[in-house]
Amino acid sequence: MEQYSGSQIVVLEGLEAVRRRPGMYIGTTGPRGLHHLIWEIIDNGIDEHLAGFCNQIDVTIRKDGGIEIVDNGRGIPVDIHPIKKIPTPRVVYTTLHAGGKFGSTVYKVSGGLHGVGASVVNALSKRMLVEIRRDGKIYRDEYINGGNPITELENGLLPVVGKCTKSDTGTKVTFYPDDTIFESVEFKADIIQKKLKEIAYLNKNLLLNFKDEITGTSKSYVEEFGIKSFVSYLTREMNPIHDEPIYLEGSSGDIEIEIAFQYTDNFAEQINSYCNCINVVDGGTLVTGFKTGLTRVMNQYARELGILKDKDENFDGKDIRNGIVAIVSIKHPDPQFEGQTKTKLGNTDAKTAVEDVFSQEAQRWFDKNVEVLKSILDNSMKSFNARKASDKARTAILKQLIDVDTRSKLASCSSKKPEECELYIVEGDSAGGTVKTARNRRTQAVLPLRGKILNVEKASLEKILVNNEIKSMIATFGCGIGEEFDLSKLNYDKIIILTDADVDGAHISTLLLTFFYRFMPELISAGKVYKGLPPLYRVEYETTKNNKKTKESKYLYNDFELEKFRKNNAYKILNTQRYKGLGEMDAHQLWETTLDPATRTLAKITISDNIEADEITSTLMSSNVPPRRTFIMEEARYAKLDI
Ligand code: 0RA
Repeated sequence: MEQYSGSQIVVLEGLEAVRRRPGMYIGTTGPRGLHHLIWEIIDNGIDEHLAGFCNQIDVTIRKDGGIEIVDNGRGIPVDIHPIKKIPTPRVVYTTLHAGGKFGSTVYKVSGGLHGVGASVVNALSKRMLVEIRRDGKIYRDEYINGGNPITELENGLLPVVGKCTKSDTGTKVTFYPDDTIFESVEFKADIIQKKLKEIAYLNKNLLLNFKDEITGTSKSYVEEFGIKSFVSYLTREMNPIHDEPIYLEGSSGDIEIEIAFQYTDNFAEQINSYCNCINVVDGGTLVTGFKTGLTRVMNQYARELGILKDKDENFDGKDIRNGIVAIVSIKHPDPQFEGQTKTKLGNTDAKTAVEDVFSQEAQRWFDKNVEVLKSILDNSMKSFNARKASDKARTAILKQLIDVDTRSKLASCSSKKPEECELYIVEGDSAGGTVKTARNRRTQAVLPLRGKILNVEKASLEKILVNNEIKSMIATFGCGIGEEFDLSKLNYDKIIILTDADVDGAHISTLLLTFFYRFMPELISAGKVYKGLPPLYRVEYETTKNNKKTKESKYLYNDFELEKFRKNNAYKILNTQRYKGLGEMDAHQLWETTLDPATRTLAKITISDNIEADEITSTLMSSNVPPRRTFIMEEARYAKLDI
């Protein structure tokens, strides 16, 4: 074994910090963090693709539990690093480099566009192998227990373990995540496939091959038309008002920009943005640039075509985006992600770049496609007129809201401190009645809803704002909607949806979530929305304690738990009660299982992925019946259990 120099000890201390606080680097040590490791390694291959040297990345789940990522890029330079005096690949995989930047510009390795770098993957692996093909030679390096190199160098260089043709270049990384760090080290094929599909859309003509050696499945992803196909995919269940998505691209300085969009007859707008292949969930400057450019260009055309007269006011940006489905994807050399969750792009040059490229390219495109332009402006006009009508309705509603508050069936709580108050939104008057009796009156308020609420995905704003259930929710929450939404005015710390555990209940909670997602998305991203999970069964059973037979009872939350309980010989089941609805529980049972903060189970609703959430909401809430069923069945994907 070689001797460590002083600088290498520092290196290992860096990786040790990653092992001590993995959450700081990869967010979680759950499945999300585990898969983040793969994205980090893939990112290096994508960098090579962006530089024009790589058109294929293979990802394989190995039988031995490891994962292998191969790119056909140039291969990492294998010479001795001028500063660190060890082979460059070893620097790449053992040095923590903050912010994705990396010392010398000659070996500028972005360190992964997700930002933490390949060394973090090494730090969190019990074993990692690197194989580089370059100049007709195959080089190899190996690390164990969080990044300790075990390969002996030859004249200071990595050993050559084989030969290949000169044109055969690339990098292969195989790693085995450390099972003492991660909750589970099992890679999930569906998570990887979904990511690869997204990467394919965002990097046209990059071939991604996936293989799962455990199940024997393999799949390939490649998109010749990139984000244009992505938009077609997103609108596949909607009714577009023009045939194909519009695709625009261009660059401004070092920033590359691609935009694809299509208009549909939906009322909602859906703009998804990516910077360096990372879904920028909260948008930021790149989205602002797109919106500003779109509003300016379309208003200009509306005047040129006489659709807006001199005396008319401009279309509002909202009118122009009515029904749009768009992807804005940029490649930025130095992205700055802001906000608590680092999900908003902050670079001001991105705004100008997107706005400029969009304005120029959109005009070039619309000049040649006037019919499409006219149908989009016609759509804006409809929205403009509807908005005028609903502005009136909105003013009227705001006046009424105070009345509604007293007329609605809200049973308020006595505390006026939002941080300790909870609002239960309950399906139906009868269940609402029991919850009202069972609750803690000081901190728990109850809002019963009558029947199904409006599907906001398919209704005009005007209709939405006069709907009674929606009005009473807006009034009860206290924080407004849309652009006037103000989280700091929310009257409750938690909003808990409580429905029966049947198909109707699932549909109602879906409709509620759709309303929140479209009109108060911050409510969800701030983690204020929960779903109550009442038990499905109560079993009474006999068991033996201290050699004495005793009768006890227990709540079970799903069929799986019941099955497990039945198989357990320690219990003799005397009676199994299945709760068909909340109404079947008495006040005491309801308190214990669903209301008491000490014993209840709540699922926090999170938006893990905007595309998926948008897709579920719009494709599955549309008038198409079969997909809506899918939504009901798969709704659990919305929820992440947070007990
Ligand atoms: C810097 C320079 C060169 C290649 C790479 C980085 C590189 C890094 C990784 C990481 C995973 N796969 C990679 N592929 C390439 C090439 C410099 C040159 O050949 O002139």
